Amino acid sequence: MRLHRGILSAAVALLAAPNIAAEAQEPINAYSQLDRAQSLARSVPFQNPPEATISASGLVDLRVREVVQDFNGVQLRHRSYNGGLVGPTIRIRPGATLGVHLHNELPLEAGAAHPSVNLPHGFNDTNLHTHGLHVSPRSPADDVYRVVEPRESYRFEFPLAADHPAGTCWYHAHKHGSTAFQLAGGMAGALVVEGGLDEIPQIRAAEEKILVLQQFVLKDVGGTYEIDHAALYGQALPTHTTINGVATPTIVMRPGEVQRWRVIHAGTAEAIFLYSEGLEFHEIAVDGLATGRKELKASLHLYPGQRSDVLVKAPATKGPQLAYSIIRDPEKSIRGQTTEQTNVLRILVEGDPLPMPLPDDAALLAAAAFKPADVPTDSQVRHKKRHLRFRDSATEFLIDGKPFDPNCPAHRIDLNTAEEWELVSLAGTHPFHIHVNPFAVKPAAAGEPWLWRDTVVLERNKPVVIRMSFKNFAGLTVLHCHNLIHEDMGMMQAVEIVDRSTPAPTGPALAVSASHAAASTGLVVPAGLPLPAVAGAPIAASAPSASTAPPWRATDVRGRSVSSDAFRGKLSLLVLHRGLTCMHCAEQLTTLKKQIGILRAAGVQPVAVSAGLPEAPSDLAQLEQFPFPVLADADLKCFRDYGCLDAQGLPLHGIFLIDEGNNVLLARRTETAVADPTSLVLNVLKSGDKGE
Ligand SMILES: [Cu+2]
Repeated sequence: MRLHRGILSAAVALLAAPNIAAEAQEPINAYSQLDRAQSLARSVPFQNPPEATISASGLVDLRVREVVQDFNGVQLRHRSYNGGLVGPTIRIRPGATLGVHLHNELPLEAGAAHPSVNLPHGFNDTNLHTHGLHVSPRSPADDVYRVVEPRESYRFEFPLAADHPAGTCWYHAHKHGSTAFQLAGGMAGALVVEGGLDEIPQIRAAEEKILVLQQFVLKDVGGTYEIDHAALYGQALPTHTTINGVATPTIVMRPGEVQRWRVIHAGTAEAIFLYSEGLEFHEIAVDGLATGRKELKASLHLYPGQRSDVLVKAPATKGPQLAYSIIRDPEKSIRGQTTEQTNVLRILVEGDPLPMPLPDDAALLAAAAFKPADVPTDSQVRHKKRHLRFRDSATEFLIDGKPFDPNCPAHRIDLNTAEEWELVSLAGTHPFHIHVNPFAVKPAAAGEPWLWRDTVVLERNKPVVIRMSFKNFAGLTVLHCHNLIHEDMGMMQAVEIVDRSTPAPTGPALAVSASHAAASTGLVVPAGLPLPAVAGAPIAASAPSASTAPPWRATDVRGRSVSSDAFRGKLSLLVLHRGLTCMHCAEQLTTLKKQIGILRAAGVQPVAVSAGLPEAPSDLAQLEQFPFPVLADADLKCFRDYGCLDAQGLPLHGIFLIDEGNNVLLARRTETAVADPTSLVLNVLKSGDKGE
């Protein structure tokens, strides 16, 4: 990979000096003055983004170029799709195949390899993500691992199923390390799947407006403005909030008129909570998924990545109206701060009255993207639960205590299964997004409908429960924070959806990290090679302080409960680990398997318990290879009782040797899995040493 000179050092300096983030917020006042001045002086008519030209063969050309052009009264140098301040709108119908020929016309970057995958880098490399499309995560479709380098072209193909939901999706660059930077220059556009709601007469009669909300953070470089990457990655307030590249454009409506707005938050800097006292917002779809109803909203709360389709009704009286964003609660802000009023849009109500009706509820219900029966049931997800914890600090952006490791899927999920996930932020406010499949968000109160979406905000210490079905498409994909600044700096996980009904596809194989330690130093060992042993450094022991082993209970892959009772009066080795998706844990269990003869000769019966429930029933064959029970602790009670949770509640690795009298002979808790537990156990048995 190449280094964009200066950018990385700026980013490193930024990470090393958290106070820069505070300095970077200075444009707030300048912005407010600029915006007010512009609002008074300018009246720029609203314009939809340009429509993409689609060839007879269904192909759209997207050219990634750096251009200099007028941007709200200043000259702006920025990376663009086809030279625009916003990408062209692409339209497709279910059952059709969209082809996108992406041409990276950016110049080659000079420089050496970057030191970390989780620092901003590779600003001239790009790729393409179709946010909201239910398509394959494999090339040539929605493969965000693909990199289109400068002077390369790549032809993406997105075949849509005939029953693909219609709605407002969008497309944008998603090259890890430069995603936020490229979006911040305008590399995003609307992707409309036609049909569904569009067929309802009252909606068809409503004028369509596409509002791609953007947030630019600019700096003056000798009279020409550029994207201020240091301020951007320092989560500065935007200097400009725009719609389709224009600050506070004006939409004209007639009294009583209804328009259909497709609103897309394509920014990275902050949530946009859109208020307008004079207009009625009737929301009919979120994240491109028709809700099956119309909901009158006082404001549209949009986090980066989210969409809202609204029927907007103008008041009966003529005159100007304003739509503005304001965030009064810092817990709802992705910057953790309130923001003052930011004017986003002006609406001029004029002309003859045009009273228009809203669609009736029955028509909307019939067009819902999902029915209540589509939400996975309790029994479907009973043994399919995961807990994901998001946490940021000035320098770290982590999920489950780790930054993004492209080579090590954090989750392995069977195709055609459903799961329930509990998502929680331990620090910061993070919009969670997962590719390929949308999810249903559990309602706050029983009896309310589950809400389908693809991006949901996690406020600190407010767990969100989602259920999702992994349908139709296997492959390697990602989940991440859609604050793309966080994503570029590590708040992302690799997710592998596995189809066990067909052999794994050949092709460029995913490099498998030999261990977490090796991965963190950039050493990648191809799958199949022997893995180096990494000593698990002991960490401070906490509970259990007494030498009596706490009782434990866990479930096997068939969902049956297994408890410590089954091992009463035996010499057992309880191995607490993070699941077989962790390569290092898998290696530890494989070592135990190889040494089962030695352990049995010493009278030791191993039992492995993983945190959460990553193993699916279809892993049965794999799990039954192990000559000892491989169980899961969904609620982490066993981990807690054995002192195997860290201060953040994240599972540690643990080795506990428990004798016939239920005494703990060995307790070893480590950050990384102990590579050779058998030697430890034999030493304890030989010497009578306590491992603690
Ligand atoms: Cu985040």
